[in-house]
Amino acid sequence: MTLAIILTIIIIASVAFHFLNPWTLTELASNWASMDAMLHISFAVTGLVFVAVSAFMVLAIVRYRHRPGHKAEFSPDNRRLEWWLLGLTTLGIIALLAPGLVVYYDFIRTPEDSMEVEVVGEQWRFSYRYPGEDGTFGTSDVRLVSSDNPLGLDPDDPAGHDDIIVVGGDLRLPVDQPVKVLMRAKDVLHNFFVPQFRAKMDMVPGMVTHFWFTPTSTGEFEVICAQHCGVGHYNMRGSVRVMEPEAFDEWLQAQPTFGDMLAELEDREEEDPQIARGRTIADQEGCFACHSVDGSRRVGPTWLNLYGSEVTLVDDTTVIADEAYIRRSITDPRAELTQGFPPAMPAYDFEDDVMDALVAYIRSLAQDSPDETEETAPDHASPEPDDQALRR
Ligand SMILES: [Cu+2]
Repeated sequence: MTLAIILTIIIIASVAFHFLNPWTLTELASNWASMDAMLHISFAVTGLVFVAVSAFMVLAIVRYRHRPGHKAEFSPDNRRLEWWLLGLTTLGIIALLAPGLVVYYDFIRTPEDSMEVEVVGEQWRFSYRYPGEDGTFGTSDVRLVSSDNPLGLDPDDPAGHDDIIVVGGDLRLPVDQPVKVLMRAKDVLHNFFVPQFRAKMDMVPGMVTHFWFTPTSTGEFEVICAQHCGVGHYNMRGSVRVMEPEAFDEWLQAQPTFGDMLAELEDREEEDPQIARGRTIADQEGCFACHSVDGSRRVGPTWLNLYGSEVTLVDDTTVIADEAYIRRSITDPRAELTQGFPPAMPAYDFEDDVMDALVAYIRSLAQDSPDETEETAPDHASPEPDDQALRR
């Protein structure tokens, strides 16, 4: 009997909790009200089944409890009851699944007048691409991905030259304009999710997935990666800004195109080969997954203006990020952890010339790098290389 009472309380409390709890869905900011309808249908179906099954248990406990003179009866088959159960279960499953098929069909069938935007996921940030004036994306290939060409666009494809690339910044979209979102991933599974749009989809290396939506209110919304993708997953966020169409057009006009980026690269050809080598090494070693060079925050501190700056460590002491400090941070990153960053960096054991190139590159990213300190020639004697040789 006690059990029957406890079960009854659980049924009433669960239903009451569903209707009285203070947590609600985020405000809808897209055309996908049908996603919410599906959620409510699922709640209704699973809720009804939960109440029915629990109530049946209460009934069975009360009605068939042990009483003197009452004998149990063995009844292995009941055809009629089985047909009923089969029929009701089938209806319940159909009610759960069918609306999803209908809405999903809509979700991936893009309207004719949609604009296209590409979202690229990587450990651990989102980047975006707009097709530019010609309305066509240039071809891309993972083999072309580098720090200078973060989305791997083909420089020989003229359709790509007017493409606009936004690396690690905000996705901007005009309000009330259907958008087809094309998604790809550079390394592992990610998932592009904006709760207010009720739109999310996996980003899978080697394929392009897509969905569409129409943003219906202006404002800023958070993008989150909804697929566990490594140690920096928690920090893989971004934002979407939905703007008035005029403001959006104005912003888009002002963005540099892939062609502009290529031109800038040519200008850089004449730079110090040591710095160029450092950049290539940093790219190959995957440093940019955690360290930005544009000042944006990632898993690790940005390299922009790091050299020569004062760094606050976890124990509240400060240290100047000079050459010795940068070398120590690479060979023994946990010894002097920067405040506000997780101990996520593995120790690296580079050859001296690799280290020199990296230091030269990081130094070149500091605009007011103290030029009076010694030049970074590969075989310039600082005590550090010997130290590392000993550690090896
Ligand atoms: Cu991710």
